[in-house]
Amino acid sequence: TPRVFSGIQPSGGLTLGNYLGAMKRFVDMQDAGSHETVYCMVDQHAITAKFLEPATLAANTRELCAGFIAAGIDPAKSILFNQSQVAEHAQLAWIFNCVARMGWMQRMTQWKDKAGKNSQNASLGLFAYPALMAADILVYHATHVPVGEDQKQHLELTRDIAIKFNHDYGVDFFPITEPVIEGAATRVMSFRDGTKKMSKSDPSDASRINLTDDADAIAKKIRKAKTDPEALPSEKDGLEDRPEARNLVNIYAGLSEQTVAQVLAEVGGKQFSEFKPMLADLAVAKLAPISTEMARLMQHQDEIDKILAHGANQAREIAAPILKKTYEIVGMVGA
Ligand code: AQP
Repeated sequence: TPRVFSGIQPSGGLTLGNYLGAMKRFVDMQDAGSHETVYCMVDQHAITAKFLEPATLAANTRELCAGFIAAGIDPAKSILFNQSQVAEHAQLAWIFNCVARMGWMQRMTQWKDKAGKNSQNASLGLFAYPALMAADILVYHATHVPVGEDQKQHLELTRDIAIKFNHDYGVDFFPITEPVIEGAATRVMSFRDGTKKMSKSDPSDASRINLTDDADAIAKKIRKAKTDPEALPSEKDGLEDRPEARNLVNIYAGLSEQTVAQVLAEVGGKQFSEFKPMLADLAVAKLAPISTEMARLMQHQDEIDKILAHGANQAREIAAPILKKTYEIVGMVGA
């Protein structure tokens, strides 16, 4: 069976963007049963951008684990674990640091965005981020990676690393990974600016829905979301040049598991004053049970830690032989 890998950073609370762009689709792939699914809290990635207090990183990691489970990831069906508990990721990443080229890394738009103007002050880890991400995926020989639109470029780099490794060492060892970017909500935008990605690190809390928000907060943020004065169109073309309207329709489609065309057939012609309460009701119905379950699970930290330890053992069973074989290919004595 083909293997799916994906991860989420415990760099802050989960957003609706993480949920629709990633987590919900992780659950769909798990439940489809056609793939072996491996999902990871990538804590080593979470410390690349800015300093995180140790207690915050630990709390975020456990909360993310609770989020995965509350959203429908079943540790009996998927391997669910924390990156730093499986040392093979960092070990393979070192090899990939020596395969990837500086120029490839410099072209990454996430590097450019996150390093900002003062890139001399950015961490070396932030620069090397995509090589660690390639190791996360390839240490499982995963062939499919469900992600949001923003990760497409990193997945192309993962393919480039696999191709160059295979070529340099004259082997056919690492698979060429396929990104899986599907659904109506692969790029959920900020509620304050329809041209900016909804992000957990946006300083404005009103720009996003957090998976820990209660029903009132969800409804209020949707009510206040930026829109334009026009009614909703009945056809998809009518959403062009209307990023805020398109975003809310995409979110509705993602949450209700419909296509954008189906949603517009239902809501075309309505004003936002009518559509926003519909969206708020839907969002509360879908998200409130997740936040309630997350809060419940967070009361049982020892259970979460047990799940992570078990997942790490399962992950290591796959990763260790692949790393060993990699070391042999590279010529590392004692592998
Ligand atoms: N707005 C989004 N729309 C759709 N998908 C999204 N993802 C993130 N934001 C959106 C997807 O979620 C997965 C995990 O993301 P991540 O935690 O690894 O990091 P990120 O992409 O950097 O997420 P954030 O929220 O934007 O974090 P910060 O603010 O720390 O940079 C990925 O599959 C991503 O595509």
